[in-house]
Amino acid sequence: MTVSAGRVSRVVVTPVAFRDPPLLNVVGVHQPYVLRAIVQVHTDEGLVGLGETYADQAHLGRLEAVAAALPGADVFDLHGLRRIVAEALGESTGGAGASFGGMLEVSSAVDTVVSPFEVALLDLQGKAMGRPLSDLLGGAVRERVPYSAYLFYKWAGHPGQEDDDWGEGRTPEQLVAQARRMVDEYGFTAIKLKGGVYEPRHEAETVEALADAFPGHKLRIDPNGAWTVGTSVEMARLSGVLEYLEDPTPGIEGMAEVSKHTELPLATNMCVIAFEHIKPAVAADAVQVVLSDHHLWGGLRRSALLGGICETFGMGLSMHSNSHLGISLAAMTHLAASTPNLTYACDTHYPWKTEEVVKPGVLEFRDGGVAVPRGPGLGVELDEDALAALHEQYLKCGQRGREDTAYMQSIVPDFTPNTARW
Ligand code: GKR
Ligand code: MG
Repeated sequence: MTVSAGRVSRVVVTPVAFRDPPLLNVVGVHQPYVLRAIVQVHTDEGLVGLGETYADQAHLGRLEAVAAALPGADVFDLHGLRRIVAEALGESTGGAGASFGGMLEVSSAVDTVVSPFEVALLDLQGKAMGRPLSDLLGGAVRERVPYSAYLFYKWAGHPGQEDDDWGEGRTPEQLVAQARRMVDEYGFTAIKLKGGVYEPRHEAETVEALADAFPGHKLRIDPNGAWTVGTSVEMARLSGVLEYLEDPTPGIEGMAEVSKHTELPLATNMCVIAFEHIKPAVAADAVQVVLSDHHLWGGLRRSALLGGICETFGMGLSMHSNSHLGISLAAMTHLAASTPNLTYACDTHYPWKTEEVVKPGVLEFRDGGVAVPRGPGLGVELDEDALAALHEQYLKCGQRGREDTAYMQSIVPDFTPNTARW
């Protein structure tokens, strides 16, 4: 029997906006809306594959260029997809692939642009074969993927708006309450604190309060490179309560220096964010855990390749998240389920959002994890009405990129987003 998913007949890229609380980080504060792009790849056999990615304007322009070039492509030709993307981007491949709120730079846009199309083609392959996407990645080695409760210091509400129902998150007690709500609601057994917002001593007190309140839970803190090497080494005294310390200080060299002074594993989604960073990071023994991210690393298959490389060099593997919707959550879950050495609970911003583009019922957080969808492909279905409403919200919201620093400076004019500042 020959299985065919057909050829790509049409591609639709729809930017959407969904509401987001004022979550604080080293570069500023989350804006009132998160922008995402939803990719629908149609085939001449009537199937539709889904992908989800960032939606700042430069990235949208690149997605549109690929959308125009993809019709006619064979759904199983993933190497061909990469060629099509490289050709469609032409000169524009240099520079940052997408906006990451001012935190990250990648040297080529190809990986970030390939990603949502690769996910959509894999979704189509799964649909054509009647198999879940994880089967195409080697098969699920776990039925349920554990995620972590991702805590943020936050304002009670966006300036000029009513407080949101999470309220203020500033003191250790408030962060413990935030964690309590997430743990009670979703059963998380790992907790990650986004740091880099307040003085390290205050953030250490928050970690200690979390450790006291949740004995036995796995804890992490991620200040996104806010600390100097000296402060990072000092903060590594939390080694008794942390499972890893994420990006305490910027750069491979800085991380390597910290690493020399602690047994605590150092993790990153900032200094190893492309294949070209792996060799220098391994040579310097800068990080012990890499946080993968299929949006950034060129899709699901290249993320699986990253898993293999980490295994080869004896590095651990975890998963990074940005604010996202259900198509990304489904893709993350299939990937994590089929990557044997992804043994840490993955990050997710999911509990912070109140709107969705996929139909309910498949993706549910229970016992700290999400069950791998069993339907063909990604196993999730687009809710066309929700897509239209979130697109309308995009058109009206006035945001056209992720601008954590500019938004913060519109409220706190003397704010500076320096890393290595404490
Ligand atoms: O959502 O503010 C945020 C995070 O700081 C995000 O932008 C980071 O990319 O979660 C990420 C991280 O682990 O660094
Ligand atoms: Mg991080």
